[in-house]
Amino acid sequence: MKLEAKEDFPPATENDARSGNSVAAIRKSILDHIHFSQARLPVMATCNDWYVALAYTVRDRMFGHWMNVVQAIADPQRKIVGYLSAEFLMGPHLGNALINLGIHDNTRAAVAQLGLNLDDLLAQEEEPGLGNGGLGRLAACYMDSLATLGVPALGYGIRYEFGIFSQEIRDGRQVEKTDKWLRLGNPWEIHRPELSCTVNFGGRTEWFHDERGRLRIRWIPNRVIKGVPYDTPIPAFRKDFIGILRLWKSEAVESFDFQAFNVGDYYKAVDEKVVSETVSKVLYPNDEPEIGKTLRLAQQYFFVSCALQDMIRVHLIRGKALDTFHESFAVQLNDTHPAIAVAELMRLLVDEHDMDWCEAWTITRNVFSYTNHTLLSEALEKWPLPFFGHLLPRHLEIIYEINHRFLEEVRRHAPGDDGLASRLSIIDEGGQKSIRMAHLASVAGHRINGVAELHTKLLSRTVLRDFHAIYPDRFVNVTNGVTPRRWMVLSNPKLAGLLESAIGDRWICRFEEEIEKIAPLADDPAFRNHWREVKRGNKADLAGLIHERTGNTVDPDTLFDVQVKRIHEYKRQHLNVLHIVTLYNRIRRNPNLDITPRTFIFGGKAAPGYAMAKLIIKLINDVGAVVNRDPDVAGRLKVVFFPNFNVKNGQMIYPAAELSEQISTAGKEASGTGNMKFSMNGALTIGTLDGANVEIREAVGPENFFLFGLTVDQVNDLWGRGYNPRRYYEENAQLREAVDLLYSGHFSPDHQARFVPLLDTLLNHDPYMLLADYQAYIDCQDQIAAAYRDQEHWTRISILNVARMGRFSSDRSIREYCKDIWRIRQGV
Ligand code: 7GP
Repeated sequence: MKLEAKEDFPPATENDARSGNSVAAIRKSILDHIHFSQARLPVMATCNDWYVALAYTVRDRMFGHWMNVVQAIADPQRKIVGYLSAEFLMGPHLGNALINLGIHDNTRAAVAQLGLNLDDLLAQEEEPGLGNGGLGRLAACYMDSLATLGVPALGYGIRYEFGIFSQEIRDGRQVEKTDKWLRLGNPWEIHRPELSCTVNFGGRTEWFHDERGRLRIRWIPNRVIKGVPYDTPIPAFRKDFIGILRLWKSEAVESFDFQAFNVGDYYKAVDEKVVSETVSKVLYPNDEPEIGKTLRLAQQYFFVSCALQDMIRVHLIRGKALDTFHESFAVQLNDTHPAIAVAELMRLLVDEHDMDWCEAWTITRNVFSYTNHTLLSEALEKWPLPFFGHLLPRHLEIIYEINHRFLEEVRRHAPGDDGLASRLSIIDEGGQKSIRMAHLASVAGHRINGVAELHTKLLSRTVLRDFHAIYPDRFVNVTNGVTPRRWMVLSNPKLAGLLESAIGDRWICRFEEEIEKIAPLADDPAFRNHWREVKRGNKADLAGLIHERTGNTVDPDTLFDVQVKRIHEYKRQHLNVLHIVTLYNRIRRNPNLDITPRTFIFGGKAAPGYAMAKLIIKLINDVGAVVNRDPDVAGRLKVVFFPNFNVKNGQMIYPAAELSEQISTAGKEASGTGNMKFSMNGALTIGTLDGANVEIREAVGPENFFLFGLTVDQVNDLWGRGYNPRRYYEENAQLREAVDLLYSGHFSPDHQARFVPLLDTLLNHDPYMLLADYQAYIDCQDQIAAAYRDQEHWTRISILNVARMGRFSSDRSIREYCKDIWRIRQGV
């Protein structure tokens, strides 16, 4: 099939109001949209009206590119990536689109000619926070790289009406506010009702004879809802290409059930609509175990079914038969949230398209691959059988059949080893029977990947050990990456400008090859000076924002020591607090102590149901309140909690950081991606040998990375020998003093025992081994304080960190997925 749509459009000229990129064209386009799209007089237009008019202006400029991707999607020779993810943490679109389309400067000028400031319009955008943290943000970086590398891609997910809650801090505690990001509309999405799908739930299955007399199974659901897609274009960096983010909203099949309406039951009809719309209502924060959360499973099935129906539709439009579906699509399962896709594709092929089971299974195996993002057992998804069967009766049967055939293969492989079969089984028979989604994904996926070398190794030795034993070739590693477009060019224009003046701008899309060219400049004193000026400027900007958001005054000439990420015990924000309390004790003992002045900046959300994480937020704020007020400390220590850490705030924070805290217990952080963002922006890292820290350290050089703490093997060893945290407390005076001060209520005079649950956990169990790592952490921080005093040396290391981050561009990750997993050729 050949699309000729492009010829239908007049060729773009610089001054064309719809597509031109000149200042005059952009200004004209904004005014046109104020008039024709917003029906406003410029004098009456609000800031939001101008933002929307500008967003439409920018969107217009992507539509020409849209035709290129439609052509690629229609081309039967080209394989398409279907990236299935329950989360896409995109961050604001406007700034990124201006950068990628190459119209940032002209737009700023055009907006200025209208008497406006681009920064005010950028601030107007509500970010789509459709993700919790790393996993969702990774999906967003990957969409950027897929587009930039010219790989035709559809990101499939849920158009949550409410994204991740927004966080306020009141009296030092987290308060959650619903994220009404769609309140003022969303100019970036295109509603595509004509591509709607229906999705079934519940009911039962039955045997029947088809028209050819064969005995078959059909699903008689008791609920049907509609999925309506909304498309958001994701622009490539300076290429005529985009990716498509296709998010599904749930709706009632008919807005009113007329039968109910006719018999007078108006409210039942409306009820139906409300229940159907609930499916895409809200993003689940990743907290308590999911067992029993029907809505969560319904969400997963809902978007996966819509996505697969959509992919099959695209494949058939290409004029191809269904038995070649795997030649059209490579489908990535972003963790197990979309793993039900395995059973759904089998159902669509076998039940709906009348395909033979074995043929359908071969296709399914070829189509899917699975990325694991965590080893934490509490995050491994399991669905109790009766509950699963109640919502998805046909899928339960299909999973039984997949499992039956799989276990036969296992028994052939290892006759008599029933232990192996039960450990590998998709059904967990121990206790409450349940479906292990990671097993379903691993049985079907032709490739299983972890997200950092260490993580992939641990995955194949622990959580998926038995799968690795029987299918070693399925396992590959793809270390995560982040996009330098958003995380450097957009967030850190000062640094990008300096880099451009030194090595040109090829590094933006050829990061791996080009960025190392700045390494020799580490020896150039003038360049180091510029480098420091950039950082100083970013710190001053952040200081302004901190004052605005928290009322705290911070000094941009202190060391900015930053830990921003979700709040979790394994990430050990409270180890960072123990360091602060230790420094505080040293100053109290000797008020004239000469220490390196620091500003400790924290940020991150705690899952609403995770009491200990919430207590850690309160701890940071309570310690901050006392330390910041103490006259003895006078400008040497400051502690701030930056509220509502999200993509937008991250863009201000990473560029201003000098020290990046990556201090998880070894073996717990799958990869981390914040670690990469910090380092790309010139922060030095204090970190454990965990996740991608290991590879970052190798890349930047061990002498340019502050390493501390137990290794994975040492952690395991210590558990094996019997870990007694209290012994560390008893034997370490500095540690004891810090812990005792916290117990004493010094930081919580209004409630002396506030932190007892946290402190008791540390002394009695300490599941994340803070006390075992405490002294090493303090020693390492002392070294850092000393190193910071030699600013020339510090700057050298900072430059070398950036120069050696080439591997950590998401472009490199996506190239690896294309080659080793999707078997896709790159486009542009
Ligand atoms: C995160 C991991 O914790 C982080 O280490 C990794 O960098 C990131 O994924 C991207 O791979 N995991 C999640 O965000 C998550 O929700 C549960 O994992 C499945």
